[in-house]
Amino acid sequence: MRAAFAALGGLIAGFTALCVAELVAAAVRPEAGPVTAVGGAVIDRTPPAVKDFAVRNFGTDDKLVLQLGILVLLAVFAMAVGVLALRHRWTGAAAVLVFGVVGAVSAAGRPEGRPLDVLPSVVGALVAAGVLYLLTGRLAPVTVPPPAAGETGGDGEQGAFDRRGFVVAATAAAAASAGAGLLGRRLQADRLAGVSASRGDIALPAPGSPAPAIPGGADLGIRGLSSFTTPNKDFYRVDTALVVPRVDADRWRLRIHGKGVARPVTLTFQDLLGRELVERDITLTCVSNQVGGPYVGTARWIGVRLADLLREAGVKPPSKGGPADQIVSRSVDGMTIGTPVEDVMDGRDALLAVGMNGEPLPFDHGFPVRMVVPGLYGYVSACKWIQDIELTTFDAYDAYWVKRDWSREAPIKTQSRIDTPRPFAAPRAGTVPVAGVAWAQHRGIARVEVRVDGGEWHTAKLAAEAGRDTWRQWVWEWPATTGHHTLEVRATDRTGATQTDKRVGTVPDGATGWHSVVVDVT
Ligand SMILES: Nc1nc2c(c(=O)[nH]1)N[C@H]1C(S)=C(S)[C@@H](COP(=O)(O)O)O[C@H]1N2
Ligand SMILES: [Mo]
Repeated sequence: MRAAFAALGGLIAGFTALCVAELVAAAVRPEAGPVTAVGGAVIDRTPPAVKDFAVRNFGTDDKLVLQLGILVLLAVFAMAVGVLALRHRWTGAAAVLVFGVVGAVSAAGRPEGRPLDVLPSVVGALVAAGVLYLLTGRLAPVTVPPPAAGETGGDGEQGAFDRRGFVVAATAAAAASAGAGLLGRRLQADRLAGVSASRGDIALPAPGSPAPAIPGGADLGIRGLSSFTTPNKDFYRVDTALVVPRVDADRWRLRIHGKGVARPVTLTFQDLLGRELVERDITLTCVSNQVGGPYVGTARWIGVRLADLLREAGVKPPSKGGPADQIVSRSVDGMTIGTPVEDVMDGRDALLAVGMNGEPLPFDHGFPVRMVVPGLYGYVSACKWIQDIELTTFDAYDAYWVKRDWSREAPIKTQSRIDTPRPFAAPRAGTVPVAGVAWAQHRGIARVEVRVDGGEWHTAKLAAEAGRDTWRQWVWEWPATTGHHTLEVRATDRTGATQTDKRVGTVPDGATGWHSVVVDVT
């Protein structure tokens, strides 16, 4: 019985630690909260195969699953520590401090960690240790009657303790903790509301170089087929941020410096808006996208040409004798992304984007400024919440994912996906439109073919081409007969190269193989 109460005491102490930490994090910064910090540290250390598994199985919920996992583990340990404290009151309290150290080390050890980030974990653990010490004090055996003179201890009534005292103290601790936690959350929310309001106040100027009109026939308008432009709310999100950074655009700065930068600069958001804005439709793709997967989308980006900024800073690409071959972009949350200087300066529309589909960047997608480079997977090009651009060499520096076994360079591989019919759909026999998207950014899609049950390839009808940097819809009218059938698709890019059927996984530089869908025609 006492053990159960002790476990409850441990649980309450754990709750206290998290709530107090939440309150302190409101003063320091939300990312420094222990669960976020430990989660971030776990992400930093996750091997590519596991990260890939998590992204594949939990999708965008991978982070939620991670945080729930941490909370469950924490609860189990907290109960164990509570039971330990029953025997050894001081050791139990000390064990709580050990957890504080884990949180503190995780927070300070994040790529963008600062010394103050240890505070939420440390203060939370100190208060929690005190709470545990007090609560276990209430569980001390009460011996009735008190030992007579000369006796040492006396049995008393086994297991009896001040139950009422414990319940009162535990309830008070839990309530006070909840109050602190709620206040912390409230303060954090207020801060976010301020930044959200500042985003709402931004009016993006009209582009000096508008996007070429999307041809009418670029969207085939077929049921079940992804729309040509992906709405922001449906746009995939892939990043390591457990707390989405909320950067105040007025305080945002971007520094451009490093090897071969004759004139380093620091830019403000207004500096960017004051330049010629370029608007382009560009399809973004994640290297973690499986064949047939969802981590690809097309948006109308608006921003400034990164190559112009680099040229003004005196940067030359390697082909013109420049000493730097790698651009390392750093985000406010410590992500580092390495991009070939040559690609950014070869004339393609590499942008420092400030807008997405007619509005300032959503916070999830990098507000206030991110990079977008047509033709390169996101992890080597699309730095969100960017704050620093350093010119260096690939020999001198490995960016975040490169340190974790992904390739230094990663141009997007030609891919095609069947959107409709869905896997295991049961269409009626007759003409069934088989339709989807194909992409080979910066090379363009020249042909898409479909085959049924390994038979001959049929050329699909391609939607009008919006540009080489976007995906292209396609459709093939299938004279479907009853039975079980396997549909397969392959694309050919404008260099004449046909998508390989060789199945490889996403690590280290993107999946290959043909997407197939099995259907049951009735
Ligand atoms: N700061 C930061 N930028 C980032 C990432 C990240 O984890 N942190 N992930 C990159 C990856 S892997 C991809 S695929 C794209 C995804 O951009 P999106 O979330 O806007 O679709 O962002 C890139 N930029
Ligand atoms: Mo990615």
